[in-house]
Amino acid sequence: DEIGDAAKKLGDASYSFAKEVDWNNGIFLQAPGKFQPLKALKAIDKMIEMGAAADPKLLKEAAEAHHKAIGSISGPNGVTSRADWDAVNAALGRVVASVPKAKVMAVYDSVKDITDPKVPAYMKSLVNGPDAEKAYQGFLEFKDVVAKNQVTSASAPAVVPSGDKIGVAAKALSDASYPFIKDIDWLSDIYLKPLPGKTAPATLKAIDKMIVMGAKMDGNLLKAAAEAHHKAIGSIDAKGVTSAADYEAVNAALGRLVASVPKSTVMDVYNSMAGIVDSTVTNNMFSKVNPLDAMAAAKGFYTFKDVVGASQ
Ligand code: DGD
Ligand code: CLA
Ligand code: CLA
Ligand code: PID
Ligand code: PID
Ligand code: PID
Ligand code: PID
Ligand code: PID
Repeated sequence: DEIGDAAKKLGDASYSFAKEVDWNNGIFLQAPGKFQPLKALKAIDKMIEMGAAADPKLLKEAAEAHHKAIGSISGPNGVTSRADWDAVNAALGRVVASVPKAKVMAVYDSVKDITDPKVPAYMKSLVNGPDAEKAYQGFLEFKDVVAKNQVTSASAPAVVPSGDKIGVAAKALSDASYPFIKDIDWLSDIYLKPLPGKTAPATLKAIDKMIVMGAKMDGNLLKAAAEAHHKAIGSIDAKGVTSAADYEAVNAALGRLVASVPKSTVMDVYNSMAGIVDSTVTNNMFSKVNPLDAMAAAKGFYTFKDVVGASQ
C-alpha cells in the first residue's frame, strides 16, 4: 500500500537518526516538563479517545510490529533493525490514517501543552543535528501520504456486553475495592520513578509481554475498555478518583478483556512483571494506604479472578 511504500522512504530519511538515539536513556521516563498530572491525564485521555476510534485490526498489527521490532534490537542504543523500523512506522501510519485528523491533532495539542518548549532542541542536541532534520523532513513527506489515505469519520463504537457473569462479579469487586481506590494518591509522581535496579532492556522485556497480550485481545472488547476509561476520566474528582459506577464499568471491561486471551498469556505478563518489581515497591505502596482497605480489595480481586478464569 501507499503508506507502506512511504514508510520505506521515511526509513531512508530517518534510520541514521534512529541509530543515534540512545533508546536506553532513563530520561524518557520523565515528564517532558513541569509535572502536571491532571493536564497529563487530559493528554492521555486524548490518546485513549484516538485509540478507541482506531481500526482494531490495524492496532493489533501495530502491536505485532512492535513485538517483532523488540526481537531485532541490537547494539548499546537498543535500536531495532532497519526493516522493523520501517514496519513500525508503516503500521503506526495506518493506525493514524484510520482515525479522523481532528483526533490526531487533539493528541498533538494536548501533549504540546505539557511539553516544555526547550525539550525538542535538547533531544536534538543528543544526536547529529542534520540527521534529525533529515528525519523530520521525511516525517513531513510521510504525513502527507497518511493524510491522503485518512478516514473522515471514526469507526463505530464498541458493542458493550451486559448481563454477563463478569459484569455481575465486577460489581462485587468494585464494592470491595472502592475504599482502597480512594486511599491511593493518584496524583503522585512516584509512578514515574525508575524501578529500583532495573535496566531499560530488562524492563522492555516485561513490556513486550503486555504488547503480546494486547495483540491477542478481542478488538471490540479492547475498544470497549478504552471507552470505559475515557468515560471514567470524565467523572474524576479533585483527587483524580473516578465515580463508583465508572470504576465498576472499568473493572467489568478489563475482566472481559482478560477473559479474551489464554491464561498463559496473562500469566506471562504477571510473571515477567513480578520479575522486575521487587517487594520494596509493593511494601511501599501498601504503607501508603489503609491496610484493611487493601486487604478487602485483594480478597475481592481473588474472587473476581475465578469468574474471569471460568469464562476464559
Ligand atoms: C518534537 C516532538 C517530540 C518531543 C517529545 C515529547 C513527547 C513526550 C510525550 C510524553 C507523553 C506522556 C504520556 C505517556 C504515558 C506515560 C504513562 C505513565 O520534538 C513541535 C512543538 C511541540 C512539541 C511537543 C509536542 C509533541 C507531540 C508529539 C506527539 C505526541 C505523541 C504521543 C506520545 C506519547 C506516547 C505514545 C504512546 O512540534 O517535535 C519537534 C517539533 O516541535 C519542532 O517544531 C516544528 C514545528 O512544529 C513546525 O511547524 C516547523 O516549524 C518545524 O521545520 C521546523 O519545527 C523546518 C521547516 O519548516 C521544514 O520544512 C524542515 O526543513 C525542517 O525545518 C527541518 O529541520
Ligand atoms: Mg510508541 C509514539 C516509543 C511502543 C504507539 N512511541 C512514540 C514516541 C516514542 C515512542 C519514540 C513518543 C515520543 C515522541 O514523539 O518522540 N513506543 C515507544 C517505545 C515502545 C513503544 C520505546 C516500546 C516498545 N508505541 C508502542 C506500542 C504502540 C505504540 C506498543 C501501540 C501499537 N507510539 C505509538 C503511537 C505513537 C507512538 C501511535 C506516536 O504518535 C508517537 C510518535 O512517534 O510521535 C511522533 C519523537 C518520535 C520519534 C523519535 C520516533 C520517530 C518519528 C519519525 C518517524 C522521525 C523523527 C522526526 C523528528 C526528528 C522528531 C519527531 C517530531 C514530531 C513532531 C513528529
Ligand atoms: Mg490501566 C492495570 C492505571 C488506563 C488496561 N492500570 C492498571 C494498574 C494501574 C492502572 C492502577 C497497574 C498497576 C497495578 O497493578 O496496580 N490505567 C491506569 C491509569 C490509566 C489507565 C491511571 C489512565 C487513564 N489501562 C488504561 C487503559 C487501558 C488499560 C486505557 C486499555 C483499555 N490497565 C489495563 C489492564 C490492566 C491495567 C489490562 C491491569 O491488569 C493492571 C491492573 O490493575 O492489574 C491488577 C494495582 C491495581 C490497582 C490499584 C487497581 C485495581 C484494583 C484491583 C481490582 C483490586 C486491588 C487488588 C490488590 C490490593 C492490589 C493488586 C494485586 C495484584 C497482584 C493483582
Ligand atoms: C503544525 C504546524 C504546521 C505544519 C505541520 C504541523 C504539525 C502537526 C503535527 C505533528 C501533528 C502531529 C501529530 C502526532 C500525533 C500522535 C499521536 C499519538 C497517539 C498515541 C496513542 C497512544 C495509545 C494507545 C494505544 C491504543 C489504545 C489506547 C492507548 C485501545 C483501544 C504544528 C507540520 C502540519 C505526532 C493513540 C495505541 C496503545 C492510549 O501542524 O504549519 O507534528 O505531529 O493505550 O487503544 O486500547
Ligand atoms: C499530521 C498533520 C495533519 C494530518 C495528519 C498528521 C499525521 C500524524 C502522524 C503520522 C503521526 C505519526 C506517527 C508515527 C510515529 C512513529 C513512531 C515510530 C516509533 C518507532 C519505534 C521503534 C522502535 C524500537 C522498539 C523499542 C526500543 C527502541 C527501538 C528500547 C528501550 C502531522 C495525517 C493527521 C508514524 C519506537 C519498539 C524495538 C527504536 O498529523 O494535518 O502520519 O504518523 O528499537 O526501545 O530499546
Ligand atoms: C527541533 C528543531 C526543528 C527540527 C527538528 C527538531 C528536533 C526534535 C527532536 C529530536 C525530537 C526528538 C525526540 C526523541 C524522542 C525519543 C523518545 C523515546 C522514547 C523512549 C522510551 C523508552 C523507554 C523505556 C522503557 C520502559 C521503562 C522506561 C524507559 C520503566 C518503568 C529541535 C529536527 C524537528 C529522540 C519511552 C520502554 C524500557 C524510559 O525539533 O527545527 O531531534 O529528537 O526505560 O519503564 O522503567
Ligand atoms: C499466584 C499464586 C497462586 C494463586 C494465584 C496467583 C496469582 C496470579 C496473578 C495475579 C496473575 C495476575 C495477572 C495480572 C495480569 C495483568 C495483565 C495486564 C496487561 C496489560 C496490558 C496492557 C496493554 C496494552 C493495551 C493494548 C495494546 C498494547 C498495550 C493494542 C492492540 C501468584 C492468585 C492464582 C494482574 C496488556 C491494553 C493498551 C501494551 O498465581 O497460588 O495476582 O495477577 O499498550 O494493544 O493496542
Ligand atoms: C489470574 C490467575 C489465573 C487466571 C486468570 C487471572 C486473572 C487476571 C486478571 C483479572 C487481571 C485483572 C485485572 C483487572 C484490573 C483492574 C484495574 C482497574 C483499574 C481502574 C482504574 C480506574 C480509574 C481511574 C481513572 C484514571 C485516574 C485514577 C482513577 C488519575 C491520574 C489472577 C483469569 C488469567 C480487573 C485505574 C481511569 C479515571 C482511579 O490471572 O489463574 O481477572 O482481572 O480515577 O488517574 O487520576
